[in-house]
Formats: sequence, C-alpha cells, structure tokens
Amino acid sequence: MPASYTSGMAQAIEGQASRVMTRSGELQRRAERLLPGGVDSPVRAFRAVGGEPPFMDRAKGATLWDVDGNRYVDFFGSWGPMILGHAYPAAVEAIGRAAERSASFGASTEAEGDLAELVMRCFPSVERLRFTSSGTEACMSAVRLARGFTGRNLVVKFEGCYHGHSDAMLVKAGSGMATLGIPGSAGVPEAVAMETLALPYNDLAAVREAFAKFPEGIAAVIVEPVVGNAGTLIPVEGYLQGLQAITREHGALLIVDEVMTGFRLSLGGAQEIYGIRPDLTTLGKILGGGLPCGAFGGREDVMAYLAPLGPVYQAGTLSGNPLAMAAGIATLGALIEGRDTIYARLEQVTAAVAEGVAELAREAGVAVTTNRVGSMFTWFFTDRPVRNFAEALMSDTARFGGFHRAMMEAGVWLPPSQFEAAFVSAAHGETEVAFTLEAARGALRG
Ligand code: KE4
Repeated sequence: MPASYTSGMAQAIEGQASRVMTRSGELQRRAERLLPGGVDSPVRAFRAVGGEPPFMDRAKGATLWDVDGNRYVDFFGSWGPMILGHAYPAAVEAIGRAAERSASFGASTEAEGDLAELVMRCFPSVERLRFTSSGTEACMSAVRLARGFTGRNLVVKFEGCYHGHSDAMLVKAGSGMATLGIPGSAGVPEAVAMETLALPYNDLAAVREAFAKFPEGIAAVIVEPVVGNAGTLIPVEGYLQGLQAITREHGALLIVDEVMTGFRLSLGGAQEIYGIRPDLTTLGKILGGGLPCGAFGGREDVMAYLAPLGPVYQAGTLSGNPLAMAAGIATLGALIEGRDTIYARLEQVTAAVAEGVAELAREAGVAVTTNRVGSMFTWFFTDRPVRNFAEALMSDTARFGGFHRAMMEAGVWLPPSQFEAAFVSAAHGETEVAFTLEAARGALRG
C-alpha cells in the first residue's frame, strides 16, 4: 500500500479496496451518446492505454478528484498549463474579477497589453505578438504568416512533433528522405500535404538535403524545440542552433513551437535554455493559466505582414479574451516573481520522481529510458536511447499501458499515452514524490 499521503489520500485509498468508477461510467455512457468517443479531444478517451477514463470533478494543487471521489497525484496538469498547481488562488481570483466585468467585449482591452508585456519580458525574440484561442491557431497562423512573408509555400516539420490540427500540420513523411508529405489524417487533401515535408527530428543532414532539393521553396521550418508529443525528445548538441543557421542561410523562417515548453522549461522556454533566437515563436497552455489561449510572435518586420498592417489575414472572436488574459497575467506574474525559486524546485522534485521511478524499474528488471528536461519528462518502456520518433516507436506500449493503469489504481495520474510528456507543478513536493515512488514500486511488479 502506498506511503500515506498527508492530505489523507492514503485514507481515501484505504477506504476503497479498488477504485469506484460508478459515476464516471454513467457519465461516459451518456457522453458517448453526445460526443464522438465521448470526448472533446481524442487522447482523453484512453484508447492508447485501455480502461475507462475517469471524469474529473475538481482539483487543488497537485491533487485531482474524480466524480467518484477517487484521488490522484496529478503528473499531467491539463497537458501542461497548470504549472503552479490547480486552482492557484491568484488566478482564480483574477478570473472571477474579470468575469464580473463581462467575459468578452470583442474589443481591445488593457489586459491584452499587460499580458503581451509580460510575454516580451520572458521572450526577447518576441518583438510583436498576437493572441489566439489555442496553440493550433497560433501555429496555423505562424505558418501562414511565414508563407506570406517569404512568398514561398513549402514548410518543414518533424516526425513526432505536433503543432495542432491544422491541415498543413497533419502530414507524415512521404516515402524516402526529403520527399513531399502525405496526409496524416483523412480529410487533409494531398495537395495540401504535398506542401509540407516531414523529416526526422535531431537530423540536420535531412534538413540540409531538403533545402538542397528546394533551395528557394521553403518558407519555414517549424519545430518543437524539446519535443513533448512523441513522448519527450531532447535536442542533440547543436541541433537547434543548426536549424537556425540553415534557415537563415536559405532565407527561410525558423518557427519554434513553445506551446508546451514556453514558461515550462524556463521562464523563456527552450529558446532561453538553448540560446536561439527564432524568427517566430508560438505559445499556449501555461500562457492562459488553463484558459483557452495561444499566441504567436517574433520579428517586428515579419509581424508587420499581418492584417490590418499587411496582407496576411488572421482573426479570432475570442482572441485576447479578458478571462484568459486575467488568468495568464496571474500565472506569468507568479512565475516571474518566483523565477529564482520555482524553476529550481521544479527541477529538484521532477528529478526525484523521474529518476526515482527509473531506479525502481532497474531494480524490478523493467527496461525504462527516461528523457527529461526540467519538469517535463517521459518514461519510455525500452532499453534503448530515444532520440527521435522512430526510436520512440520501439517502446513497449503495452507495458506502458499496464503501468499507466496500475498507477491510476494506486492514485497517480499519468498522461494516457506513451507518446506524451508528463509534467510536475510547483504544488508537488516530498509527499507527492514519496507517494508516487511507493505506487510505482507496486506498479512495476505487475
Ligand atoms: P492546442 O490547440 O491543443 O491548444 O495546441 C496545439 C499544440 C501545439 N503545439 C504543441 C507543442 C502542443 O503540444 C500542442 C497541443 N498538445 C496536445 C498534447 N500533447 C494537446 C492535448 C490534446 O490534443 O488533447
């Protein structure tokens, strides 16, 4: 039985010989009569790990409660946004205050400038920015802007990287290196997919080959600087700097997708850690403190191509929404104020969990490769290094699924896919670490 969890988690778990899933099951049945698969986003359906997804009722700090009263230590944080922990008081108050003045005007507000100034303090490469309502919109808009600015059509992305679900980004590699993409989803026309090249991550030679093949044709390279959507993939030494040099050499733009890494890996995201200055950056998740919010921004001369200044159209009814701005201002304000302590603590707590479970796996004779940068990590169930998506696919996903289910039974909430990143919040501490290691000890025996 896992170590006692001071906030009474152990008692809650002891009270349940096995987790009750009655109400979740009822809600799942109803949801399946209303929403395809019963969900509003596919991975939430737990198809990658099996079992029925619990319906969440509330959360506070590092703890989640589902509708049947089961408690979980949360290593998910809503796919990244909840870096301060759930229901962070300053954010809750700010959202409430903003809501009393109306949720939306469809007009400019002071809060948009306030949040934009905070973003620019964290990301010096962002000279101008525009808010959107999601990371998908931010990436889709940045790609259109790069095409408009350069007058070129081709875009390079990398296998395993996810930049939202716009058509141009739902593309997989064609057969052979540096060949034009093929649709990664039904509904994406081949004509659209052919404008995207999907290359292996961490392979600069492949990028050079693409530019050699299309020297004047590539508008932009878009990359997750530390990949989270293949599980966590870490850039090899010089990789990101190489992408910057190659794009500059060929008059293409470098778009760094920091939707997941922004404010997560450091206050200035991956570009602060790896010392690169992208032409455009996309943001989301933490930016909105859990409310719908994205942004794209970068070089002033590039952003000047955006309507109403320039010919590239982009718009959004709820872009810069007052509630999302309020949540973002409270979240970034707390991260900026606590920057000297929060990120050091995230590093310490995440290392304790990620490396502690990896050690337990070794003791149990279970092959696990741990990829981690700061408070973002993945346990790959493989005995090999994982440096790109092809190597990630070598993982034992069935073993991951069993581990995921056992950890959920023990009260630990992990991302429901081997190919997702786990996250730690500032609300996680020694209690959560001890509880999680105890849960993993049992899960790894399974
Ligand atoms: P959204 O449209 O989901 O806000 O952002 C798209 C996006 C763009 N770029 C990166 C690097 C991202 O990770 C995402 C979204 N991440 C996924 C989880 N890996 C969202 C969760 C989901 O699809 O349900």
